[in-house]
Amino acid sequence: MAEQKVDTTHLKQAAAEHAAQQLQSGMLVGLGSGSTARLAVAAIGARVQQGLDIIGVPTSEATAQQAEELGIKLATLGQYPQLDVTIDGADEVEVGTLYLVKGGGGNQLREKIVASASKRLVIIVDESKLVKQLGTKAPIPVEVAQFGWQSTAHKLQQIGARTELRGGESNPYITDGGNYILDSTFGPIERALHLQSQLDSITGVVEHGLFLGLTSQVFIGTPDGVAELDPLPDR
Ligand code: A5P
Repeated sequence: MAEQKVDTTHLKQAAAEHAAQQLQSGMLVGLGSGSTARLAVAAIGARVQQGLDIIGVPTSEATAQQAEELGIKLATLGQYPQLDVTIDGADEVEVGTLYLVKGGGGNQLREKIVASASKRLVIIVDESKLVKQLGTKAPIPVEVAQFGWQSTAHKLQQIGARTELRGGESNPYITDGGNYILDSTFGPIERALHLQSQLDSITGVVEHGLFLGLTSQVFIGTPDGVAELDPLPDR
């Protein structure tokens, strides 16, 4: 029997509003992408309409459009290379480490650049995204150059991935940066840092959805309210 999908929008909404409440006027804020981040951008927009004065740096064209429509002032990393905080969603959060898989929505390159440029990365999720080990529920989206993508896929397979070109060969998904995505299934990942360095060393890989050591705090929408996962000591 097919697994029944439970609508958790109200839980994600609570986490998104909680994160938006942390912002103060004067902050430079990275704006994430995906359905949960979209709720956060809406909550930030509502605060801006009430007088919150922040500048946002969007992680995708879709987020830029939403933010503009809400009257959120936007800038680029060219204007502000370092941001105070980024609020974004995730496909998986490893509970013990706060390591993430991101990129289900295809924006991992810009998301990682913006997250890396931020003093704090706040992640908003519902409980369905929590895992003991990365790779349990979601593939790792690996963004690759279009040129020679089959060779890059072959290299990913050599390190143990089952790869799938997002969208399929007849209609491949193209990222905001003009690249393809190979959704790469490794199964539960025991040595995430090792896999990260393997992925980083493959020519043709532009970026990938492992976000390790970047997360400052996770807000989880639960039926009992918003729970927080402890910040890592060094972020
Ligand atoms: C977008 O590329 C992603 O990194 C999203 O943050 C992630 O896929 C979570 O998306 P949802 O909030 O839509 O589940």
